[in-house]
Amino acid sequence: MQELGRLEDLPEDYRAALTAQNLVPLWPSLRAVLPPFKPAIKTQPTCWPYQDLRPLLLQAGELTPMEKAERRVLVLANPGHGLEKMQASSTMYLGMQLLLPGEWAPAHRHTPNAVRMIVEGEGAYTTVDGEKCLMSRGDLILTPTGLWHEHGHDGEQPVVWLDVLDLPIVYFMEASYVTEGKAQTVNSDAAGMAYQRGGVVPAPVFARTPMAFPMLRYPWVDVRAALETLARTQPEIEAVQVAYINPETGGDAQKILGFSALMLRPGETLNLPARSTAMVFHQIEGSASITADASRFTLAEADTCCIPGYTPITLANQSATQPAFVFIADDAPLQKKLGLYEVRDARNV
Ligand code: 1HN
Repeated sequence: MQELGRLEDLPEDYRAALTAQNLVPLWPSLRAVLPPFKPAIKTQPTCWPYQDLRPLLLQAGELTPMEKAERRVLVLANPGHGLEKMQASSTMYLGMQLLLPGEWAPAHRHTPNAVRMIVEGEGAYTTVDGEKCLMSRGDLILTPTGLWHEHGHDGEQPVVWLDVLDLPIVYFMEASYVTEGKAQTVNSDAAGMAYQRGGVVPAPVFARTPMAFPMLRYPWVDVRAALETLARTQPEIEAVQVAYINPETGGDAQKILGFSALMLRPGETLNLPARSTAMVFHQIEGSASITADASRFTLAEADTCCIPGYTPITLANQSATQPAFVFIADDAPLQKKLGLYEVRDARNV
């Protein structure tokens, strides 16, 4: 590639004249914004072991009352972006949230989309758009853009969940804001229950525009059963993986971030090609190693890691006898809409 002129090559007075008129020459920065073959990537492979962060999260429960936190969260920040940016990747925010028995996190709604992956504890719930969603380990609960949500806890033990938001990209777009609200009235008929069985949806869907977010809670018992069935009935399948979808459209559950659950069969190793999306892996059950370039993490239950895009990834179940279950988040829905999504074969990474 041709080497281009540097800023220092230009006379001082010329540079000053440009600056005075808010002008910048492109050529000294062109290679930085358009690097050859592969983007410049700030996201670093990073792992957040749960056993290490858990004591600090519980300590936050003693140090900071709910009234002073609103949401009591330790953010899983990627050092490659700078910790203060609170980004796991260019588009994804991750946080571990703690709710203690009897606590309440007040209702609000905001433009970024959130999902929660429940990590530990029983008895907490989140009310989303009037629907009371009970939280149980491994459940995925959506709080899509613009919907009221609040969290409560009637149980006995601390409850912890992983929040995944598209906050970094929505913030970057200067479109991130919140509205505070009053406690919601809970609908007695939980609308989402109508979607709890695969293969059938309420028939009125054919007589109206599909709902943007018809299903808010994806219980782990059902997702796990779907994976077990897939593994049993299609032993030749390359990846035992299911996507969280909008049951009315068959499309992604949310518009910006995509979510799936993967089962690694006992002893299985799975090679993923390099994709243009950064990926987040969270271990729901069992243990898996994740290798990407020179980084290798072994995820124990409830551990979370982030791997940058354009990197081939190898996942390996650490057990020869038990399956391992991994929750995956990426920004493929956004990249596909923008025409940026790429999968590269092994000869081309
Ligand atoms: C939020 O609304 C929640 O509702 C959690 O639990 C984390 C991080 C950034 C912005 C909004 C919640 C959040 C958040």
